[in-house]
Amino acid sequence: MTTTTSPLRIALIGTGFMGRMHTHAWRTAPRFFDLPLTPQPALLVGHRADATAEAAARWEWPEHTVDWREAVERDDIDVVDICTPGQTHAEIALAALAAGKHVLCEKPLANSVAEAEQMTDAASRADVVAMCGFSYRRTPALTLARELIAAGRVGEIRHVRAQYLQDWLSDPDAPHTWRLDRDRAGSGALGDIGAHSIDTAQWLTGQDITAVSATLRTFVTSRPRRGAVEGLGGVAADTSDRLPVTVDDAAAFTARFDGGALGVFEATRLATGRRNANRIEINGDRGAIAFDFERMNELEVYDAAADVAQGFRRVQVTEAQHPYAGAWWPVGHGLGYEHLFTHQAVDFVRAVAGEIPVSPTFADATQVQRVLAAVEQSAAHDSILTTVAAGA
Ligand code: 4PW
Repeated sequence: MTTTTSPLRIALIGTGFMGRMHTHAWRTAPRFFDLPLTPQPALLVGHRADATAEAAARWEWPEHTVDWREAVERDDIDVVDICTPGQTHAEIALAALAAGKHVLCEKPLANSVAEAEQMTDAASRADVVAMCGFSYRRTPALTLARELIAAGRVGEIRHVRAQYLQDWLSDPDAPHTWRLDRDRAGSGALGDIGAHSIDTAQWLTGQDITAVSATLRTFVTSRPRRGAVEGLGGVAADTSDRLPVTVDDAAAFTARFDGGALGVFEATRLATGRRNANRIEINGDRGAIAFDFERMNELEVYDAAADVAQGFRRVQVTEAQHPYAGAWWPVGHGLGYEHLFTHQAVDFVRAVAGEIPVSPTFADATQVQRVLAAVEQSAAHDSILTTVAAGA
């Protein structure tokens, strides 16, 4: 790779779906965006030696190891990028921050509020960038939505309606994965995809959720222990040998926001026919926006003064003047899921160089974690209205 600006040396921990995605992002970012520093993949850290070596060779990481402490202890590493299951986030992030590394940590930030708060405290003491990977913030259409809302185009927000619908667990014989184990993932659909909706809603509106009334459901309580991995799920090897599912399959909750908005949220991985429908609609007294990730290059916009006769207008968010889009393809060619992660890498590098503020901070991600905890608490008490814990 040709380095035109000073290198920012990356150690990436995790060789799964997100490890592959972040590798792609670090490499692609400087090829399309002018950056103040050049991310340089330096060290890949995996769990199993053979799989790690194979991933390092295929993704062209010059060095690899199975000991994440190496990433933290080496002086020639600037950034620790955590793409592991949730139960390891706090330990790795705390060690990396103590060693003065910049940290990018996948979502949800942690498996508990206590861990997330510890990580936020450590980040506030360290003079580094600590960012959580709520990647949907980097969707051009959602960034545009945020700009419109901030400019007052929606007016006073009354309704927030968010659904994150997937169907990869619809088959009761889809095999068990770490995402179905509470000790590793923290929670199920709630933390895996509902966390995105919570973050997006709070970020778009500029309002925090203060109380929720929730219900959680696990439809399939055990799943085949082994199977061939395929996408997020897979095909079971032996359907009689099963492990218990210890997380929710689906979450539904209503929410109050501190700015007065009323929220309705749904997250499920058993919504047959919905592959990755990450949707949000926000209605205010002057207008509205609506978005569905299955049509990620579009934003629906309604202006109560101008559009009263024709309803929502569809804006194709692919033009040079739209957020991030100018760095990519000309006129209307559109982007995909991987571009969010490239944009995230771009913004991370710019934050390290002090050009832009960190977003989302660990503190933002901790507020999401508090909402997740309140949802679980409310659901445990049969939908009782539960106040979200106040920040420290
Ligand atoms: O973060 C989420 C993942 O855990 C993603 O955005 C989609 O759902 C894809 O995989 C899961």
